[in-house]
Amino acid sequence: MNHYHKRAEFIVHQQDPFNGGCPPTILRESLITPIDSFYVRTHGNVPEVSLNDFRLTIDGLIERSQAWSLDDLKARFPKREITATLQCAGNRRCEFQQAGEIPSDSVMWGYEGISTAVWGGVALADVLNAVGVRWNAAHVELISLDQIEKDDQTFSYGGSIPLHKALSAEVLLAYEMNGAPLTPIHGYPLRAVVPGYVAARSVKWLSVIRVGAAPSENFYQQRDYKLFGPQVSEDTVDWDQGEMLNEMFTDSVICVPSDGAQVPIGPLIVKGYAVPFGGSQIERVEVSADDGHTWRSATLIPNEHPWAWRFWEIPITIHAGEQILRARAYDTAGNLQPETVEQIWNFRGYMNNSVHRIRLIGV
Ligand SMILES: Nc1nc2c(c(=O)[nH]1)N[C@H]1C(S)=C(S)[C@@H](COP(=O)(O)O)O[C@H]1N2
Ligand SMILES: [Mo]
Repeated sequence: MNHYHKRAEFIVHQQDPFNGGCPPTILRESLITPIDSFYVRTHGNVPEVSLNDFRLTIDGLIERSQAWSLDDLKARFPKREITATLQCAGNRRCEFQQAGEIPSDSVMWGYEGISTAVWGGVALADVLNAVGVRWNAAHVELISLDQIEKDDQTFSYGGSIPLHKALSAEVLLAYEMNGAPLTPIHGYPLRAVVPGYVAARSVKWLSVIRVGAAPSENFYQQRDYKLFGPQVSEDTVDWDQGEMLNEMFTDSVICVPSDGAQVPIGPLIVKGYAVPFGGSQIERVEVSADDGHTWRSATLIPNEHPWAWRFWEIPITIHAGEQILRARAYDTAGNLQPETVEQIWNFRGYMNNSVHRIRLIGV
């Protein structure tokens, strides 16, 4: 049993801090992930926050610094709702191990580090417009109440997003998830939700919004969540040379059946999810049932939520013995998925969006 009201099938990668997600066969059952199935990625403690004491501080390069309670926020700003997918930059990390070693302290995600919720809250843009952003501002830092112990130091989780993203309508300061107050593990009482960006920027237990001229100096902005080439290792890394992760990359994953499954020969509906490069849309998903020799377009299941994953499905024929399925997505920004995991291997194990491949046994 775990302590965070997750369902029995939840795959717990780590108990303290708590990290895990639901088997993709379950994730694929509903466009909106129920809270008991929503993945969790936490680096430190789960702060216990009392609403009486809680204040959101907004300072930095603005005209009027503020400290608002949750009730102040609700009274001052209209409620906004957005259906958005969060995905950990480390989703699909375990497949990188085929191409090289990944530090053992990393959470070894399969492809369950992704989920979708209906988020309710206030728009960060509304808040920033109310406090008056100065002309030289360029980044918005989001700082948490949690306490992370690392290398003999204790500090709070944080990160930043560029001002243009912070002013986009889809970015929320959320106090609700699927119509209920946030649960403690998902950031109660307030978290950022930055649709289209790696979920590392969707800071939980949000406490301070600091408008600045440069990206955050926080460890998780400067010494983590950066992308490097395959030639860089833990020993040779110069963190200042890495690219800060922002937008999610185009990806598609086969969820049903699961990798390695034995399936009866004959017709079968294969199902999966796809996500576009942040801000674009999935244009098509193609599936190969013969290890990449021929490809057919899957049916994209309509949904009216531009910041949510796209579900897709396709009928295929299972024959006796081993069969390799592959899936690849294209988005409206012209992105497609790299062929192999070797091309994009990086020592932190981020952003694996190589063409997804599973093995089935027809019986
Ligand atoms: N304060 C705080 N916010 C955080 C984190 C954290 O450890 N502390 N983890 C981040 C990462 S890496 C991810 S992937 C998402 C996960 O959100 P979830 O646990 O609600 O799924 O939260 C982000 N926000
Ligand atoms: Mo993450």
